[in-house]
Amino acid sequence: MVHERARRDYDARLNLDDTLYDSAALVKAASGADALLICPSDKMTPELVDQLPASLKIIACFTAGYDHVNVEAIKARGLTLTNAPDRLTEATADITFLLLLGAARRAGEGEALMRRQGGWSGWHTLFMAGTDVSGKRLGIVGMGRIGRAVAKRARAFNMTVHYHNRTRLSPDQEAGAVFHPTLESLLPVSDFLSLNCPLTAETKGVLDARRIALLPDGAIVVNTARGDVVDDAALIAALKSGKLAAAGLDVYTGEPAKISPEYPKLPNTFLLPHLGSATLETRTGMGMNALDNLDAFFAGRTPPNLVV
Ligand code: 8YV
Repeated sequence: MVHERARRDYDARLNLDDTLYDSAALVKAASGADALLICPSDKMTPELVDQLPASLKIIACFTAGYDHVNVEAIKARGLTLTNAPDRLTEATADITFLLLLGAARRAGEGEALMRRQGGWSGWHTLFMAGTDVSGKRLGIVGMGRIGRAVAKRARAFNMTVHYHNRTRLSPDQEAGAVFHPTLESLLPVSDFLSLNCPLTAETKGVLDARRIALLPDGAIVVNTARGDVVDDAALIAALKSGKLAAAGLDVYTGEPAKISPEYPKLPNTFLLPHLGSATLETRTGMGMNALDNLDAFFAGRTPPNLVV
C-alpha cells in the first residue's frame, strides 16, 4: 500500500529487495531526487549529507527515532527533516511487554529447551522459576507516547508505575504514576526498568555501571529505545554477576552487524531483532505517516512531524 501510494503520487524509485545501501549507493540513489525516504540503516553522517545532490529538499524518516541522522548537517544544508512517530505507539508498547514478560519468565530459555532438546525432564518445584511481574514496581525512563502506553499495560498487570521524564506530566497523563525528577531517585524503586526515551547526547550511555548499581538486586532491564542508551559492558557485567536477574532487549549498540557477542551467550537475556514496530499494520501506518509528511511539504504546508 505504501509502495503503491508512493508510485501513484511521486516518480518513486523503490528499494524493493531491501538492499542495505552504503554511503555511495545512497548518494547514487538520491541523484536528481527532491526527497529521500529513509530507514534507520541509512546513516546520514555529515560526510554523506554533504554529498547529497543539490536537487534534494527533504529527508523523511520512516521511523520515530532519527538518531541515525546528523541533524546539524541537515540544518547546515538547509534541508527539511521529518520523522514518523504517529502510528507505532501500541506495537512498540506491546513488544516492551513481550520483552518484560519474556525476561521475567525465562521464555527464551524455555523456548530453546523445547526446540533444541525436544522437551524437559519433569515438573520440579524450582524448575525454570522466574520472577513475578504482578505486584512489582516498574520504572519507565521517558514518558512520551510509548512510555505512557507501556504504563497502561503495566497497570493491567497490577504493577506500580514510577517514571522519570524531562518534565512532569499532567495528573491526567500520569494516571497514578509516580514522577521522579532524577534517574537516581527512580532507579532504587525499579524492580523492572523500561527504557523508552529517545537517543540524544544526554541519554547516550545513561544506564551505566554507577546507575545499574542503584537498581534493586535482581532487577530486570528492558530496552526498546536505542542500544546506545545503555553501556553494554556495564549491563553485561551486571547480568553475569547476578546483580540483574535478566534483560529483555530489542535494540543494540552497533545493530545489526556489530552487536556485542556476549548478549546471545547469556542465559538471562531475552533478545529480539529490533521488532518493536514490526507488524504489517504498524509498518504500513509508519510508511503512510512518512508520505503524509512529504505530501504536506510539497503542498507548501508545514509537515506534521517536522524535526527541522
Ligand atoms: C522500534 C523504532 O521498533 O521508530 C523507531 O524509531 O525504532 C521503532 O520502530 C522500537 O523503538 C524498538 O523496539
